[in-house]
Amino acid sequence: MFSKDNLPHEALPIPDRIERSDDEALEAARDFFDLMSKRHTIRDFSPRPVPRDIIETAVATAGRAPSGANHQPWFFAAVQDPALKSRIRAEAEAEEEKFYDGGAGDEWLKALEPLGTDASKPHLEIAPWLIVIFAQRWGAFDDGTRFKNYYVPESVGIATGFLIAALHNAGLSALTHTPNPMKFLNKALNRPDSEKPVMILAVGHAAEDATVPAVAKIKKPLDEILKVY
Ligand code: IYR
Repeated sequence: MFSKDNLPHEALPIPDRIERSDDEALEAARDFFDLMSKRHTIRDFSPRPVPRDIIETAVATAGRAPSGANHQPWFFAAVQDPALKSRIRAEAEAEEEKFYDGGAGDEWLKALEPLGTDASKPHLEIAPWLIVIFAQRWGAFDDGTRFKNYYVPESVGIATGFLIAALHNAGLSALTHTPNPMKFLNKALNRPDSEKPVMILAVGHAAEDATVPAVAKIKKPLDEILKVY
């Protein structure tokens, strides 16, 4: 995408500025708060299919995130193939069994108790889509030479936030899943060593009987997360 000769600085007027009065801005901020307050991490998915264009549009939205030096050090692998989802489930569960069997350590397992998670991950097959997010530790110019990426975890984290918000806005649920280690995903999805798998997002509609753990509804109040100076 980048070639060495398309990099000089050129300043453009903001192409699509959003103009809002303070009142309109407050209303928009509150509407978005209400929308995002309805986002829940769920573990029980419906097998109801989700059209590919919704996934593509949500990933395109993630690709609008800011990033270090605008290098956009992310890659999204969207998996709907049932055989590939089964393989990912099997390999993820093999890692999770070690984790829940004590590999995580007592403190971590205790912290997870209120969430009710365990090594069984049927959603990796039931959810119609798995989006595997990769961080690109380095990039390559069109001529194949490498360049360094900057603030990679931060950039990929921001893009993932955009993605989760975009999926939620489309009425879909997403579950972040982080088997450890995740190197098996490079092989399963044929991604280069320069890419580090960051997480799997299971994506789809929540099942009719999906639940959320009660503790997940306890959110820190604003005065615990914000101080105005
Ligand atoms: N990766 C495991 C464990 C897990 C860890 C955290 I931190 C969570 O918030 C939830 C789960 C799993 O997916 O079950």
